[in-house]
Amino acid sequence: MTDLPAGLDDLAIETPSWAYANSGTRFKVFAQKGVPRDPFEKIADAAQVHAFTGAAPTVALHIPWDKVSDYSLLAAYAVDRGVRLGAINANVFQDDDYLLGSVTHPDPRIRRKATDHLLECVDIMDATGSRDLKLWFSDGINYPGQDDIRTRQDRLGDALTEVYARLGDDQRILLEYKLFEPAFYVTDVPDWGTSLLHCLALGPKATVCVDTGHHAPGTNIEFIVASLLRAGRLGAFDFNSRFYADDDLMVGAADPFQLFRIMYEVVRGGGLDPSAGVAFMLDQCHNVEPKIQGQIRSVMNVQEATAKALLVDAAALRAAQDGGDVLAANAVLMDAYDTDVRPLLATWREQRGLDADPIAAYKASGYFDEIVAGRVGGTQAGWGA
Ligand code: AOS
Ligand code: ZN
Ligand code: ZN
Repeated sequence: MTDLPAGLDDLAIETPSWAYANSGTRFKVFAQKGVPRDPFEKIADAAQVHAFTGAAPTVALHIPWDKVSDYSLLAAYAVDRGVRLGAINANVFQDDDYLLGSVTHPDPRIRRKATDHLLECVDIMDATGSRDLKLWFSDGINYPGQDDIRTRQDRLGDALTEVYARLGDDQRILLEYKLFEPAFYVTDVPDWGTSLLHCLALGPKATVCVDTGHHAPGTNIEFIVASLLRAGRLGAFDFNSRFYADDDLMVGAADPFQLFRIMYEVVRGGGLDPSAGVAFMLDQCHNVEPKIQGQIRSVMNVQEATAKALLVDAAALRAAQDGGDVLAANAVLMDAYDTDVRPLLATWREQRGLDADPIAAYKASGYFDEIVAGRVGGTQAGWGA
C-alpha cells in the first residue's frame, strides 16, 4: 500500500457555527430535529466533528447569530469541549438600513453604523482570541447609474482602512469576494482582483478569502489560488460545492477533481504549512442532509483531496514539464488523483486513536439521539426564511 505522505497532519479545517443550525432556501427552511438552540450547542456539535475526524479543531462564529453576553465564557466552553473559536464573521447584510449598501451606502450615517459593527467584531475577537475577521459585503447596485461605482470603492476603502487600523498585531482581515447576489448589476467586491487591490492598499494583515462557490461557472479557481499564494495574500478558503451559483453544498460533492486541483496548488505553493496562514474553512448549509454528518463528510472530502495532492510525484512532474512531455506530466497528476486514498486515511485515523470510519463511529455514538431528546426548538442559521 502507498505510504501517506507527511503533510496531512498540517491540515486543520474550521467548521462554521451556522452549518449546525437550521437552514434552507428562499422557499422554505425545513426544521431538523436536535439542532442547536444557542451558540454553546453549536460548539458542542462542532466538537463532535473534531472528535471523530481529528481534523476540525476550530469553529467560526457569526455575529450577531452567535451573540452572547460573555465571549470569554464561550471560548472557555469551546476549549472544554476540545475545540477553539476561529474566525469572526461580521454581518452587515441583514438590517433594513442596508437596503442600498452598508459600508458603501450613500448615507454616511449608515456607513458609520456598518463600520461600527465591524469594529465591534474586532472587540469580540479580542475576547475570543480569534485571529481572523472575515468580511463579506452584500453591497452593490442593481441598475446602471443607481450609484457611482468609483465612489463606492472609495467608501469601501475608507471603512476597511478604519477597521485595519483597529486590528491587533496578530489579527487579520479576510476579505471575501462574490460575483453576484444579492446585488445583480455591480457587486462592490465581486472578484479576487478587487479584494486583492483593497488588501494591497491596506497592508500585510489583509488577505483574500476564496469561497469556492463565488465564481462564474468555468472559472479556474486553482489559478486564483496559485496567484494569491504567490503574492502571499491567500488568507482563507470558504469551501463548499456548487452546481449553479452559491449553492453551499458539501465540499467535494459536485466536483472532487476541482477540489483536488485546488489542493494541489495549495500544496505546490506551500499553503499547507501553518506558517503560510491559510485558514481552511467550510461555508456550507445542510438543508436536506443531517448536519453533523454533513460536516464530517466535508472534512473527509477535503482530507481525501489533500492526501491525493500530497501524493503527486513532484520530481517526476517537474521532469516531465521541463522535458515538454505533455502527456507524461498530465499522467503524473492523474495518477495521484486516481489513487484510492481511503485505506490510507483509515490507517492515518487509527494511528491517531480515531475510528477508521468517522461517520459510522459518529452514528454509533448515540450523540444524535441525545440531542434529539434534549433539544427542543432549535434555531435557524440566519439565512433564508
Ligand atoms: C455569502 O455568500 C458568504 O459566502 C459568506 O461567507 C457569509 O458571510 C457566510 O455565509 C456567513 O456569514
Ligand atoms: Zn463564504
Ligand atoms: Zn456564499
